[in-house]
Amino acid sequence: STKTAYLAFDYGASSGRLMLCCYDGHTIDLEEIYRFPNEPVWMNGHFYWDFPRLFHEMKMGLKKAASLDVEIAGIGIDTWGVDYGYLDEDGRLISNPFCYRDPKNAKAMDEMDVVHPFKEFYEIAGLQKMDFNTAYQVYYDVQHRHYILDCAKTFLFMPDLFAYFLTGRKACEYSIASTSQMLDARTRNWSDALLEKIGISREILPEIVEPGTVLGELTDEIVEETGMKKVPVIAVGCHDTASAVCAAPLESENSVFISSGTWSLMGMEVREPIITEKSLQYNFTNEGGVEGTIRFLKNISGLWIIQNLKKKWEEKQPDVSYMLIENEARSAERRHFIIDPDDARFMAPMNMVKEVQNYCEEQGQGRPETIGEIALAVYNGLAEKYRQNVVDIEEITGKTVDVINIVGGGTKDRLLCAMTAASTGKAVKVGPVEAAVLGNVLMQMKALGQLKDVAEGREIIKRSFPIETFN
Ligand code: LRH
Repeated sequence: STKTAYLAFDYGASSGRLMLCCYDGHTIDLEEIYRFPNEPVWMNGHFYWDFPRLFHEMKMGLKKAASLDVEIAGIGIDTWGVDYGYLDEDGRLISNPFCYRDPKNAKAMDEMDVVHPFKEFYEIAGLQKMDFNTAYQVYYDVQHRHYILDCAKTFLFMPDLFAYFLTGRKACEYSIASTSQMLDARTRNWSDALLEKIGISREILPEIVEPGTVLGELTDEIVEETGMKKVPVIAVGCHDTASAVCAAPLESENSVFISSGTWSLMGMEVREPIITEKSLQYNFTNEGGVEGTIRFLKNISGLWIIQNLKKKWEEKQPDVSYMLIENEARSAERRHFIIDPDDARFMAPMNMVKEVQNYCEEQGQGRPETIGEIALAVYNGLAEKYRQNVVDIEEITGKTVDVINIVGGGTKDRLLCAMTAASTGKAVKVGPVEAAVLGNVLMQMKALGQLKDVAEGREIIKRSFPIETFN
C-alpha cells in the first residue's frame, strides 16, 4: 500500500539532506533518503556557495524520492539564514551567491556604519549586529558590484531561489526575510527607510509570504527530469532556525530554546518584537517565526569551532570522532581554559587548532595542548555564553526561565547538554535532533490542512520522539 508523505529539504552550511516524513495520524517518522556535502568555494578572495551544484543535488534527491513507493503530498525547503541571489529579467541567476563567511562582509559593515549608525537599523529591524546580515552584503553590492544590480530584476533568499527554480514562483518567505535587516520587525514587511539607506530598489524585492503558503507545483521540466508528480512546493519556516523553533516542544512562555548546530541560536518565542535600549545593548535579535511569532534570540557561534577542530585533527589522526573529542574533553587534565566563541577570529580561520591555542595563550591562560584541553576551552566558552544569555534574557523580558529546550544536531553532544544544565542551573530538555526537518514538515501539514496549528504539531513531536532531561 502507498503511504502519504512529505519531503523536507534541509540545507545546512556543511551539508544538505532530503528527508522523507510520514505521518500516520498519531506520530511522525523520518527517513533520510538523500544527503550531500555543501562546501563553500574559496575563489580569488571570496567564498561562494555552489548554487548550480546545490540545485543539482536537489533534483537528485527528488529523483530518489520519485523512485519510492510513496505518495508525496508536499515539498518544503529550509536553509541557513541571510544569503541570497539575484535573477535577471529572464529569471537566470546572475552570480553565485556569496557565503556568509565571506571576508567582504566585515568591510561592508564598517563602511555602512560610517554613513548609517547601527542604531537606526536596530530601531526598525531589531536585528543583532552581525556583519553577514543581508543588509551589509547588499550594501556591498550597491557600492562595489553595481553592475549586478543594474541587471537584477528579482532578489531572492536561498530557499526562495530553490523554490523559484522548482516552481517558477518568485516570493520571499517571511522567516528567511527576517534575517536580512531589511524588514520592519513590527510591520513584518520590507522597510522603505532601511532599503533607502542600503540603496536597493524596492522594485526588485518580491512580495513576502507567510510560512505555510503553497507556492505552486513543480514545473513540467522538473517533473520530466525527476519523475516526480506535480507536487506542491510549500513555503515553510524557510529559515532553518524558524523551522527548528517551530518543532521545539516548548511548554511555557518561560521556556528558552537553543537550536544547536553549527550555530547556537538561543532565545524565547514571543508575540511581539522586543526592541529596547537593553536589547540593543545586549545585542539581541528579533527574527520572524511561524504563526506570527517572533524569535527573540542571540546568535552564538555553536559547534562550528569543534567541527573545524575535528577537521584539522583528522588530517593527522583520521579516527578522530565527535565522541572521542567529547571524551577527551571530559577527562582533560587542565580544565581552566576558556575562549570567547564569538570572537571574530574564530569565524573562518586557516587553522582552528592554532587559533584556539593562541587565544588562550594571549589571554594569559597558558597553552592548551591536548585534544581534550583545546576542546574544553570551546565547551567552557559555550557553556559560559549560555549562562550569561539566560541572565540577559531574564533581565530583558522580566521572566524567570524555567526550562531550556535544546533541539537540533547539537543535541547529540551530550557533554554540551550536561554543561548547559550545570552552567545555567536550569532544567534542560533535549530533543528532537531533527528539529528543522520536523518544523518544515509541520508547516507543510498545516498548509495542506492536515494540522490545525503548531501547538498540535508540538504534541505530535512529543509523542514521536524521546525527550531527555538533564538536571
Ligand atoms: C543556522 C543559521 C543561523 C544564522 C546562520 C547564518 O543554520 O540559519 O540562524 O542565520 O545560519
